[in-house]
Amino acid sequence: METSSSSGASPPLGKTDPSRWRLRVSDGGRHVWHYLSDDQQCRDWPQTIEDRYWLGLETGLPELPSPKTPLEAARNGMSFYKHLQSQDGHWAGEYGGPLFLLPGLVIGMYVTRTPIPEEWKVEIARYLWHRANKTDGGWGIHIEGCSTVFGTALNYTVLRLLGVSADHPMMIKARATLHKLGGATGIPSWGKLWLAVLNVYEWEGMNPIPPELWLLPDWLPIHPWRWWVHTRMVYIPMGYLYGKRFRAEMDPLIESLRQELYVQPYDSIDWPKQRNNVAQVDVYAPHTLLLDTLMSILSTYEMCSIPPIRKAGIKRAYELLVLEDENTGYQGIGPVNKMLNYICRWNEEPEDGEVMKIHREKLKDFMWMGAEGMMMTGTNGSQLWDTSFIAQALVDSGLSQEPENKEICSKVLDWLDQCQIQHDPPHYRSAYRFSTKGAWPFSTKEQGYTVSDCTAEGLKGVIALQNGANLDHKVSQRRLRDTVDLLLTMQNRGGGFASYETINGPAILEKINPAEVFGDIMIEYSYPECTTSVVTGLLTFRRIDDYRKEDIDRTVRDATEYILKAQRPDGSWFGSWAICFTYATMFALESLSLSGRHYDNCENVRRGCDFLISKQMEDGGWGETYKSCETGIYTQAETSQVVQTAWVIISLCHAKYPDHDKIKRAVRLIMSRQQPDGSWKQEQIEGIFNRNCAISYPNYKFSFTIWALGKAARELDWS
Ligand code: LAN
Repeated sequence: METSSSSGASPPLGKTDPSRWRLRVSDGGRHVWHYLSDDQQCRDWPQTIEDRYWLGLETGLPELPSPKTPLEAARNGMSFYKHLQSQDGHWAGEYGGPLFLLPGLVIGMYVTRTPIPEEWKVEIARYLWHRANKTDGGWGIHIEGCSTVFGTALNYTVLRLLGVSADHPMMIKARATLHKLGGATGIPSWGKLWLAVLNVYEWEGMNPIPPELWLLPDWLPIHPWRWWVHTRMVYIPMGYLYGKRFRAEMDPLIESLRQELYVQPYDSIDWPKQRNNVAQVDVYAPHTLLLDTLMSILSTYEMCSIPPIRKAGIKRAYELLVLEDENTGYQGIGPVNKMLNYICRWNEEPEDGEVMKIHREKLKDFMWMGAEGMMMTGTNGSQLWDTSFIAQALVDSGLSQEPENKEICSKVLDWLDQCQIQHDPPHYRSAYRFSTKGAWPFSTKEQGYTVSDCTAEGLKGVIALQNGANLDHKVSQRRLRDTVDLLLTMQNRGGGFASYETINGPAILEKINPAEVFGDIMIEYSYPECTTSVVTGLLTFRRIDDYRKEDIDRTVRDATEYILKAQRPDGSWFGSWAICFTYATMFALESLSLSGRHYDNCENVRRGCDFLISKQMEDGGWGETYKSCETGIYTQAETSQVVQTAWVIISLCHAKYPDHDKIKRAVRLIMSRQQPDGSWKQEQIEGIFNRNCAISYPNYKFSFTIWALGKAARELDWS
């Protein structure tokens, strides 16, 4: 959906001076944006091209000679992209998109009376001003979504807490939209919780989140340790806050919000009736009868909950969230539990004690300053993920062999080397954590969670550089074997691989998904993308080492069976972590090609290619929207997208698709979109999670385009 500044001619709190912002990268890829108020400081610490690019300022990079061949285009792409490499070797990026994260940050800071830096206030307000939907002034669950109660009520609240007046034109417009949607009583449950914490919604209007769940015996199939790790990590602090009925101290702003957010006087709202009230436009995963029944039983329990048991439940939840803080360097697994844990810790710990000091410091890791203002990121970055793709692109395209890329490659390898996790978490079994020894995480080593496909892509990146780019071996054989040991423990029954852990809970748990706005969040599932990454990781390793050969063969065989079974009748694979069929089909065809399955000898590959070819657009490119992920039906974008076009080129090259003209048209499309400085412009959002929330991967427009051009240059005949 289009966004603009129609609600007021300028951002509500103004704008900071973009030439004063600097990204500091430290400690294994930590991102912190600094605002330098002092002129001398600005002179001593000049802005880099990387800073300027992400701030949307002129980079000053020269025009490059116009490329005649795909290889020259790839080379130009790399010659631009190398300027965005951070000094430690990784690539940073704006990991924005979701619009339900800033509310956690700002509400969390407000209720704990944490001072919000002035420049954050200005830039968060500017970001939300840019991201308000043009037509109605509201916000969706993500930057391309239509206005919802979740997005609008929460971001309206954020702006008010930052100091924007209720009479500002953008607020009047947003409030009208919120009221048209029925007001904040219809906000989904996670929104209800944030508003209750802020004391602008009553806890009685919430379905119960009893922390006592954590006192159940571990063997019970519904015990929360069996839930998807993101979901359980969010419901631990939620249980604590619910158990305590935590709420901010009343003040005039809160009093005023109580009037602004609703269509009727606050005191006249029948709160228990609002528990299952969720605005139609917000619902993605409707309540099941089972969930409603369970909630009414729990509501009865709430009326007679036994104080010592409640107390023990709260204590247990608190213990677990402390372990999570300590396991992740106070990052949390993601931004939602980061902020919930922050409030819980503040409620128990001295404000100026060590714990709150570190927690406060680590808020910065989630704040990204972009061209349109400041946002909270989906994790503390996507460092490992982006860096491992460009590592492979460099080698697969042959660019790693060119002298000007030597140093880049060696820095990438250094970074991948330090990012590998070499031990299990400090609190391992006691925090119900999966092993991490040998893993690569999605972002940084400090965040420290194993992700199956990040581990596999990290492994592939290292092997590509060490064995394909003649670099010194930094990651030892023993450490690569640790990775393989870990991956081999991650396979699910049925052969597939899930995201962070194995599937530990029964499918019926999904029937009690209380989040309304997200699908498939209660347990782990096998995903084609994760499975295929692991298969290619293991097969790549097998080329350089005989270690656990039989185990690898068996695992790959079962995984391949899963991949073949997961193929849809139309020949595609459904993607869960980026958009959508195009993305997953690339991973699937890559893994099938590594096990010798190509267009000419494998029916599945043929059907996969035919599916992709059937979606090629007039101009030779591909374009799919996030609606595919929501609906499960391929949804064509209005215009082709360089990222998806690159994915398809890579897929067809892997599959050895015989009609090279079709691939060449796609290559030419990517070349035609390349800017004179070698870059590509940002197009549509690339990623997705939990079926319903889009998320940005701005580095994909470099890593995959360069990869596709380089690969096509090598594998097709261009003479
Ligand atoms: C991510 C980002 C990366 C992603 C891939 C590695 C791409 C994927 O293949 C496996 C799953 C994973 C690690 C993933 C899981 C869910 C995340 C962490 C996210 C999409 C980034 C943000 C999202 C997280 C759940 C956001 C907070 C929202 C909640 C519902 C708690």
